[in-house]
Amino acid sequence: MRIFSGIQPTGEKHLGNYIGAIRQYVEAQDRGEPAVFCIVDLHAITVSYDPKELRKRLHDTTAILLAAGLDPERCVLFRQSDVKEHTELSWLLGSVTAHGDLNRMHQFKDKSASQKELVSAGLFFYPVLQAADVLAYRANEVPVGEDQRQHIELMREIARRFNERFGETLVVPEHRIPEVGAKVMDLQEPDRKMSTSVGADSGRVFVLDEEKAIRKKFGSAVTDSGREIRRGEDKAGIANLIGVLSVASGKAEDEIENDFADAGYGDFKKAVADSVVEFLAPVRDAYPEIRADDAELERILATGAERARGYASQTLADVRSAMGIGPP
Ligand code: AQP
Repeated sequence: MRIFSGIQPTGEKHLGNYIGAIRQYVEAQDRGEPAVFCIVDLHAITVSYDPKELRKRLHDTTAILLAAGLDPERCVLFRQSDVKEHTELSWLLGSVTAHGDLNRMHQFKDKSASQKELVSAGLFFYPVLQAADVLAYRANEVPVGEDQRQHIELMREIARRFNERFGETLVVPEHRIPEVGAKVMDLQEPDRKMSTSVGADSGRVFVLDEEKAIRKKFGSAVTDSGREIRRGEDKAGIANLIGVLSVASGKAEDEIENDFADAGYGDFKKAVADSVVEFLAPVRDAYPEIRADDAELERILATGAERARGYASQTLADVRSAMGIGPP
């Protein structure tokens, strides 16, 4: 089973990224043959960004992944732009991608609406590069959060169309979306996902937040005017907290509803905060030492890129040959 996923080096990683994606990566590294994880700097440049910050953020994200438990001996961890096969494959796949499909992508609609300066063509083409990321490794499984479901559907369609047009060359991947925690919601606006780029910091918990900050954010999380601790259409805030507590504590959501049947919202929020503080503590504790060594981070990324290239270059050779590109 080959596993692939990518994560952006933009901003600090939040609890949604951790629960929806990073914890799945750690679990996947011993199932994957191999498990391949990529820090997607070429995706990050499709919206406005600061070039000086990008390299720093890339090391921040690498260090978070390592602190969370990724072991470069047990998985392939690399920087997207180090493996040029991704960009080449992206262009080649563009020829079997329907313009109309790209037009339907929710992420493009949301992100283009929030761009103040330029809506780049790169932002429109983003899902094709993402398809290339995964298809270059002939991955069977892609661990992601719920917000990526549509992009995975599109990459499946791209792989199918490629195979129909040029012969069986690419693997059609499956998504792996967790049952609980696939969409962690913003603590202040619980009808919207917790996000790096949208909303206030009070609505998102960062993986590296201090204990005090985590407690404050959960303490002021928006709930509802009722009193019951249960999931329900009209209870987005409480349902979100139940999901977060379930993942952080390892208890089923039903069990949590039973345990807190007689509790008030204040005590419940405190229990969620306690559990998340404990859940994130190992990452926060391990991070500073790992982040302090830039040379070691670069060494890990370079070794990962070398290994990644081995897989991706083979796929590219097959794709080029099937498409009639280059010398016979
Ligand atoms: N709120 C979320 N709940 C569960 N999973 C989530 N993911 C993102 N938000 C949530 C998952 O995190 C992985 C890596 O995401 P990314 O860093 O590549 O960025 P993103 O998907 O664009 O989400 P962000 O970080 O919140 O940025 P914004 O909102 O600014 O775009 C992905 O697997 C994603 O599903």
